[in-house]
Amino acid sequence: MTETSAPDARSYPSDAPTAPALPLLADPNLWADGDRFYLFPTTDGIPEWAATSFRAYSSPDLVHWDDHGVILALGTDVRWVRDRAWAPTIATRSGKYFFYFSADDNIGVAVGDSPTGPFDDIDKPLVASGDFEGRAIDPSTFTDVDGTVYLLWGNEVAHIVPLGEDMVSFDPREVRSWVPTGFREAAWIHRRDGIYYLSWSVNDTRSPDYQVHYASAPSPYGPWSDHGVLLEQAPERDIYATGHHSITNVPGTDEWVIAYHRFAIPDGDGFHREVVFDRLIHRADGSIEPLNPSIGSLRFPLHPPTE
Ligand code: FUB
Repeated sequence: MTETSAPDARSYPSDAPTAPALPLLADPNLWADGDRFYLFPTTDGIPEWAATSFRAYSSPDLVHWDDHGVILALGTDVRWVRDRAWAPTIATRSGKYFFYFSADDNIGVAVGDSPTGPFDDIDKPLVASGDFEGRAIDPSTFTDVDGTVYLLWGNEVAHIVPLGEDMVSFDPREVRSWVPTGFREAAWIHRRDGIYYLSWSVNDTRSPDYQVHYASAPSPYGPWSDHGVLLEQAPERDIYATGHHSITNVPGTDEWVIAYHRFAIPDGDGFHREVVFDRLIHRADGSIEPLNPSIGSLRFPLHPPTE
């Protein structure tokens, strides 16, 4: 994974392996560390999203996955909350790993020496329910080129704040809050070629029309220019409820992968979702090519044979 040219996915041989859909997982946070991908999702398949622990998975290629088991359990590892373990995310600084998570409408953080733990919880919410407008769910992190790490979160209202040097605190006076067009949840920022992209989910995750929109800006604080839909259902292929995504650069390349969930195929719904991956194409004019979700569209290895 060291080339820099962006290959045309259509040039893959027809027998190239495709990234499998990962059943009964949702809210995927895909994260690349060196030559390995890590996936931090919500465990799905439980009525009312009542999971009580987080698992981690890793892969060299998004095709073959290792299950690292439970890396953080509410009620035991995290003593201040017992229920609704949702939408985790991660960031790193100075050799430490910081695992942020939603738990019963609070946001917590636990610290470890590896991306798969073990993690020590800080014993209190980082963002407590009611501290800011809207629900305290769906954290994500964005590390800017100057090393500043931002925490984003929110439902109905989006929030962004630079994390403190310790990564487990922030100055509440620095929180900026706003409502992206149609914003429901799952705010995500990535940066390419000096452009900041904000993407987020619209509608309810139980709706077939759960979808992802995006905007661009010259800074992580905006001002955001809307570009509309990035990803939505494809009923003609029985693909529904495509949302709560993350966008990840393949280190050392200009390749980008979007991970998202959809209703499991077949027979899925808002509590039975699956995680899939697709290639994200940035256009020369700074916009992003809207996705055309298909079944097994992302072929691996990421770089097709050159001859
Ligand atoms: O998976 C539980 C919740 O459903 C997430 O926090 C939301 O983003 C939605 O996907």
